[in-house]
Amino acid sequence: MVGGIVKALPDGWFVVHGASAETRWEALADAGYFVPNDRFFVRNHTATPVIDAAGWRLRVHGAGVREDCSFGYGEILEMPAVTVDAAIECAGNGRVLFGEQQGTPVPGVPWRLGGVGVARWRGVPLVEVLRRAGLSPEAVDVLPSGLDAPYVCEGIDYGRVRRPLPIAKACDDVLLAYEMNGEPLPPDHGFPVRLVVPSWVGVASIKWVGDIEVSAEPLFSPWNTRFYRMFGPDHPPGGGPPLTAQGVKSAFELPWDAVLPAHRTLVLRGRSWSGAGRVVRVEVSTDGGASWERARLRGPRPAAGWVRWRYTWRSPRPGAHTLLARAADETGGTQPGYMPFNVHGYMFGAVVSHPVRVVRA
Ligand SMILES: Nc1nc2c(c(=O)[nH]1)N[C@H]1C(S)=C(S)[C@@H](COP(=O)(O)O)O[C@H]1N2
Ligand SMILES: [Mo]
Repeated sequence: MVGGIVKALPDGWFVVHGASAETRWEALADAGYFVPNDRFFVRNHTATPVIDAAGWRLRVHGAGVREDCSFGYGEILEMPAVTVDAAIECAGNGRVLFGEQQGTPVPGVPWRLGGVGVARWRGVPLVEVLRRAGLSPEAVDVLPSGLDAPYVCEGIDYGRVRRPLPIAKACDDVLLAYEMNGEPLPPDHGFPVRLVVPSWVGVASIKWVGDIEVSAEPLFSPWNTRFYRMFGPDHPPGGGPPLTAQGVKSAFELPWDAVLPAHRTLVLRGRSWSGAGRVVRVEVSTDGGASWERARLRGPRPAAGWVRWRYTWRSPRPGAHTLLARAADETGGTQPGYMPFNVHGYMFGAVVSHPVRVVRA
């Protein structure tokens, strides 16, 4: 167990950042549409708890439900199930690029672009469980808490990882998931049950859920007050609203500083995604942004997942080069050249300059 993560973290698949592990994009080059469970990134505030499903119960309580009740693992498995293909992406994905690309480094897990993955999740719609607890029309917020240890940082104990979810989102497309890509949730990804909040920042998708409070008034936790909001000179004094939907991003399925042969016809592959809807167009530039050409989109394009693409490149003479990819989604969302700074380095959505070294073949 490295840094509190149960699964193996082979160097070819992951870059380990303390208690979290980032998927290497080149590890997706031979993967299918979904990120296999053993290659999926892990973001832990503390450490993966090992939970016995037989003794686990999910408690649902608060002024927004009729009764304080609880459900066992078997009861959850017997409820009507649905399947959702969705990305989970850390709000800090791309954080290191605030420093590397824009010259304004920020503290926090130094993700490049591998703090994201798409899986096929299966479970019960959260609304189904809330209804069984007697959901009231007065309900305002839903607060799921994780069973991992309280999060302590710089001497401050923030308590268990928990983040209020507005009732409208909770009743829309949120899943209480117990399966990931056809297998029971692996321990690192929330066994026995986690939330999957499609299209929203990853922190909304609370793992190892043990308790859900449904309130009749707005709820607060450090994860919607102190963290996961935008602070800084380009944002409102006192911070922006709690982060919800993710932006648009693109990545090449290549190592950072990939070594590629000169004067060859190469097929560059990548993936693009957006929290606002389907990606409809991806363009690639191999001349530093002077000209752009369409990449060919292929395969499935679920609203909350990503799309895979390819682009044929006649590689140039040996030397250092930069590859750029930018996507547009169905709502008109795109990737800018520059991302305004925020103190925590969230939501780096600018076009990424991916360095490659072209060498004599
Ligand atoms: N209980 C709990 N839930 C959690 C976290 C955590 O540390 N504890 N991390 C959150 C964050 S910040 C992210 S990005 C996602 C990551 O999900 P994954 O580790 O399955 O990739 O889980 C979220 N849910
Ligand atoms: Mo995250």
